[in-house]
Amino acid sequence: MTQLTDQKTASLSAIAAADSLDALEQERLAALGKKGWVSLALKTLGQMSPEERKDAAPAIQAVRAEVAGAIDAKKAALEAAELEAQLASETIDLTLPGPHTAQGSIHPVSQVMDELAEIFADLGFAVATGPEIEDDWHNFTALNMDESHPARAMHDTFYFPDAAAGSQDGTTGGTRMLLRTHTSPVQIRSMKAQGAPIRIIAPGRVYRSDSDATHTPMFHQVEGLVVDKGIHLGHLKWTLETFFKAFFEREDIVLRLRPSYFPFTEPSVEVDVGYSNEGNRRVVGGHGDDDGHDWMELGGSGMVNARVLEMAGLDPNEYQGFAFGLGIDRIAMLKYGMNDLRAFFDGDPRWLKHYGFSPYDQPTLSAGVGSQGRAAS
Ligand code: FA5
Repeated sequence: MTQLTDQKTASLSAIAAADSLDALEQERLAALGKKGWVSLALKTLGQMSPEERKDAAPAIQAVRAEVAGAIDAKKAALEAAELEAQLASETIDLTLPGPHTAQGSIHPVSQVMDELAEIFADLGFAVATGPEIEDDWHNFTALNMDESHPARAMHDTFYFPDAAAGSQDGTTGGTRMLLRTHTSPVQIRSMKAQGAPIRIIAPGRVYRSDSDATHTPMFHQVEGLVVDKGIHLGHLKWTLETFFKAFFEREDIVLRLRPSYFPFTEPSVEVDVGYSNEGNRRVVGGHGDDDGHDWMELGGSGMVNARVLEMAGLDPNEYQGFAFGLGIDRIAMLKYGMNDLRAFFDGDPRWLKHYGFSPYDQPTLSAGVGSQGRAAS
């Protein structure tokens, strides 16, 4: 028994001193393994008389339980310490400088869309959206272009192949689907959903089968729509002038409103802005007819045609409205000096590095919506 007590004392201190799970396992085998001293002590029970066994068995079992308990407790402590050490070695020092990686940039179209939204929000306009896969009724018919209208031909439309014949209002029957050719269908969707009065802009992608230096098959427009009582052409002119002055950040913006024709506006006006060529860069400002100056067409506009108001569920005797649709890519070209629209969508990293913006260049009216944030080239 004395020997057992000595072995237990030695084993408990070795367990307490074990500094790794491997060392602890060695101690477990030495005590509780097949040939361990506890197992050997248990085997001696067989040679004892029943009397001797009565005292010795509980004593050996108690030693066994004490040693096993000490091993379990030490194992838990060593595992916890190992986890702590692992967690400590895996921490990241956030104060270290970041690794040098290639940086992305904000595309000028996205930046200009943010600039537009910021300026128009200040004028009380909400941002509306509509689907790019549109039905014939919203894209054409509701905008006063029925199936035989010649203006449809001007849009070079991408139709979906499984076109069901005829155009419906989207509520019943088959509907011919297409990629929207302009953002004007959002006028219809917004008026139907919200009624009047209404004041929205709708920026987004539009599609036409068209390609040269100032036309691409996918481009961006921003639609504007104001419907209320007593709206007239003066409101349209003021809104466009105020917008362009804020957008180009100069007061000498000269707009030319040319009589034009859109089936969904009456009267209709096309909006040109004067610019001059400085080197190979176009700079906005001044009269387009002066020496060295020219005009660039930026969009169409006009008073919302009474038939369109009716088709969108409004009473034209009560409400009037104006609408405009501007080419976002064109106004981006003019503001940031790109010459070829096709390069906007090539995905060339050199172009993006030169014309892209930092994500930190958030356009705000207070800090400026202008070009000071232009990424370094
Ligand atoms: C329209 O799309 C009318 N929905 C605009 C409108 C809205 C008029 C509301 C009246 C009321 P238009 O087809 O002219 O109009 O296009 C408007 C502008 O989009 C053009 O002035 C031009 O800046 C731009 N644009 C047109 N086609 C392309 C193209 N293929 N690539 C780039 N920009 C284009």
